[in-house]
Amino acid sequence: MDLEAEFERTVAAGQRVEPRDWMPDGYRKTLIRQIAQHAHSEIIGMQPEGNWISRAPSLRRKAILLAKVQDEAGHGLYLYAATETLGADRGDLTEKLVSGRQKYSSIFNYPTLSYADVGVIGWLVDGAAICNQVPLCRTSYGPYARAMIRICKEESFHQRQGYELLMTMMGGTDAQRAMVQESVDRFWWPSLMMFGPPDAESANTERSMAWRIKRNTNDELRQKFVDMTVPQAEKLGVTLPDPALKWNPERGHHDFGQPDWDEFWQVVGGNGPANKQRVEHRRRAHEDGEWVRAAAEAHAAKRAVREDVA
Ligand code: BYC
Repeated sequence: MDLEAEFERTVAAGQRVEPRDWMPDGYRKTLIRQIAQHAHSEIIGMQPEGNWISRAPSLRRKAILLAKVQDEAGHGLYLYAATETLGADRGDLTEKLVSGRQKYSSIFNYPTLSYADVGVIGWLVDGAAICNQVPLCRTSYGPYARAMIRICKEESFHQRQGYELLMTMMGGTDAQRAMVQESVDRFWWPSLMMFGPPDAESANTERSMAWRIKRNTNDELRQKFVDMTVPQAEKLGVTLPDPALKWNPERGHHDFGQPDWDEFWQVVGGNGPANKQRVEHRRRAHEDGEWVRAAAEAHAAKRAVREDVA
């Protein structure tokens, strides 16, 4: 009882819960679920953009894209490491991902059809990620909060590179401008879906807010993203494909339409345009890496023997 009271006091005071502290089972499970999904998203998120590395239009764009995709691998690593501090096993999480028992962000189940998608993912997808993730720097679990600080700095850089790429394309030919607009039309609604279902249908929000794992609700963050993005779209010269999008002076926010929530649940349930391809690719990469893991283990075992003898 004392332990539970101490946990509640720590959370209520806005202090951090650390790996060796007592925590309720539900808190531990919720964190493993959310952080693992987040880690999986970073790793699966390498695929849609990775698709364009070999076809980047210049050496400069190739180097930028390579660095960005590599950053996402780093984010996945910090986050898997954070789950390990909760007692999760990384191999087990990967197994759950490739067997469809754990989720990753719906956004990465949409294909990248043109090079403009690289810019739009940077602008909208990383923009949405920043809105969602900056508050997570104040999440109640210490290792997750600390991982988020570096991740957010890098995501912010990613967003700027996307916007800069789009600005360059918008200053180019009519065909390039049309390519950007077509990409925005495809990615706008899926970007809004990244924040999760409406609050009234969000099974986990209330509990996660009480534990201060989530610091804002899904709808609050979606609104923040729309308000942040509208002036950026104007400056860029693209139209966001929502006829209901309008500034509401009384609310001091933009009104906007609802994404197709049936499509969202289909994608979350494994039936989006690229779900099977993404998971299959991840499964193959994991299997192909088997010899590397075996070699690393053999090396570690030999070294342990050598150090023992010395
Ligand atoms: N996609 O009760 P709810 C990135 C699931 S990485 C798929 O509201 P919660 C980036 C949800 O898991 C982006 N599933 O859930 C990477 C739950 O199912 P379970 C990832 C979704 O957890 C590389 C059910 O629907 N970011 O940005 O309270 C390159 C009901 O939802 C989605 C993070 O993971 C979705 N969009 O709230 C570029 C951030 N939405 O688990 C960019 C951390 C909901 O009960 N995560 N579901 O079976 C979060 O902030 C929260 O987990 C969410 C969902 C807001 C995503």
